[in-house]
Amino acid sequence: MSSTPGLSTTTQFRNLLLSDQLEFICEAHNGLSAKIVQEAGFKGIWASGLSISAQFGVRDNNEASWTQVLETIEFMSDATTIPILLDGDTGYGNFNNMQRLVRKLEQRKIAAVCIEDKLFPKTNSFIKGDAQPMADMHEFCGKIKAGKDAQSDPNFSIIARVEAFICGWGLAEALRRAEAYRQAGADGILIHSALAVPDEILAFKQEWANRSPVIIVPTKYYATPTDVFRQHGFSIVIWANHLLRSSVAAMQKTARTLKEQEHLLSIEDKVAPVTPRSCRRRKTAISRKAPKTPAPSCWPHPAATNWGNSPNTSRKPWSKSRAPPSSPISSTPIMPSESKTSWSFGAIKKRP
Ligand code: SPV
Ligand code: MG
Repeated sequence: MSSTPGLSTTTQFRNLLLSDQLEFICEAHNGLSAKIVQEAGFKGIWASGLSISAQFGVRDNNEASWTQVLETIEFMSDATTIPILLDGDTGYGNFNNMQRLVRKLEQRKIAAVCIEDKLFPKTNSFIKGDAQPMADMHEFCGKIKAGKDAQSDPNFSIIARVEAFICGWGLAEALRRAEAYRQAGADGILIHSALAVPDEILAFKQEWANRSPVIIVPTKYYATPTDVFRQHGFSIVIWANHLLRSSVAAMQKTARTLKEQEHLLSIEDKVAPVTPRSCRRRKTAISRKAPKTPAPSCWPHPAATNWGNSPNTSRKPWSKSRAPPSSPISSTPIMPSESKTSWSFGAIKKRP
């Protein structure tokens, strides 16, 4: 686990922001993916608007309401101890909405929020960026100030995301806005670019120097070596949507295979086990050494990704080492032998 015991998530995030080395945070979009990010060793989570929208099956266009986002990140917060930076889109309204948002985020132990200088309902930055209007700069400064006034924890952070490059404006406008947002109280700047090369963000960082921490999202300029970001002194890199995208690819493949083959044989070894591996080992060891000792309940597993059933404490332990250790759902052995080749479809009865 990468979280620092005893430090609030707001302090952990502030430490990342101000750290003198390049830090990385990774996208999550629900409690499970948040847990996966933490288990991988990341020190922080990006609660991506794009990914949260996509897992609801809606566009990244404020079609999911802000309270639905709030509910989602509450699950993420409950499932983890590392800080969460919420992609707060445009702040879901005006300065009043921003104040309410900050209060609700603090109540849910969210460490920070990032708001972007475009209009509600927001449009994803990779869709016709130069057709997207920007927010009035002064109004956006008011939103930042209102947010800073509303926070009760001094370490809660507000990141101002500058969309000047996305919307077809140049470096001068990006710098003008970033400076205004810094003076309004933003704790850091996220400079976004949709180019396939890092030219815009590097030019920005060179001019900006170290006025305040700068965060980047290299989704489009992904081929840039990470050392380039390090050498230019960026604060945090966000891997913004890659867990969602990898899960989409995996789910599509599994669904197609199941549809085609109508059995689980070529799937089982390629998906996460129903019982966490550490639990399976413990259960197997216990059943071999002391068959009469009930297997401990590994549900909920303290650290791992418990996406399966809740514990059934009355369930009997596996009575034979040969019994299927990977299925906590039923104690009735349905695999006749270890060999998959002797698997008999005829022996399996459908549930009534
Ligand atoms: C998100 O992850 O929702 C973002 C980053 O805002 S991006 O989609 O790259 O604009
Ligand atoms: Mg977003």
